[in-house]
Amino acid sequence: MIIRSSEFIISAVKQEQYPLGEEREIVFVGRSNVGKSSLINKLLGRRKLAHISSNPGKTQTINFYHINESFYFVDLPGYGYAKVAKELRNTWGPMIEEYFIKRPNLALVLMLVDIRHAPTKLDVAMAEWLQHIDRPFLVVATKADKISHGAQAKQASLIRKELGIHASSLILTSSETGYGMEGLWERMEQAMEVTGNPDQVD
Ligand SMILES: Nc1nc2c(ncn2[C@@H]2O[C@H](COP(=O)(O)OP(=O)(O)OP(=O)(O)O)[C@@H](O)[C@H]2O)c(=O)[nH]1
Ligand SMILES: [Mg+2]
Repeated sequence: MIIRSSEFIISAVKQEQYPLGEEREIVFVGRSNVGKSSLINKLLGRRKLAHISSNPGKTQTINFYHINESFYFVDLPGYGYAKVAKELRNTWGPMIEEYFIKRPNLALVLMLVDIRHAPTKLDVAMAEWLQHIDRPFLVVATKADKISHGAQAKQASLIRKELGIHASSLILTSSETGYGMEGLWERMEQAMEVTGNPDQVD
């Protein structure tokens, strides 16, 4: 994918604020600090488009980024961070649920997990729920640069087993080195073709 343009559009907290139109969307979901915003920046070759922080809970709204004026990346707030204000935890569920259930534009969910850790209960629940609501999703293991090749293989098989997914549904990446970005773009392009987008020029 050649990125000609990438632009932040809106931070939404409810459906009425989502961009209008039928362009396809790739959504990034996962626990706080797993690397959602970093992955978005790496895929787009931008250093600071999505805000990154070593403090979990940085992204607190549904952020839409318009790519090549033809599709969107959607960065969701992370789940499972205890110190995030209670009010926010209470709104997270309904806000995210509304997006997943009511958004016809959704072409693919990228569910991120940190390759160094076994999936949490919340990760398992999220994967089960995505299967239940029948949304296409891929699991992206992040921060592969932090462990050896041998450890990557071992963790990959643990993640697949815990989340109950096929090997083809897991992609290993590093936003530090760029590892896995090409393969991930291929999968995103496929997903957007399958769901159809007559305006897509690439
Ligand atoms: N080494 C390494 N560090 C990473 C990688 N991806 C993210 N990080 C670091 O992990 C921390 C969290 O990254 P973010 O991209 O802000 O994570 P997030 O999932 O958007 O977090 P929230 O917005 O809080 O939900 C930052 O310190 C990043 O620099 C990676 O592939 N490798
Ligand atoms: Mg973020």
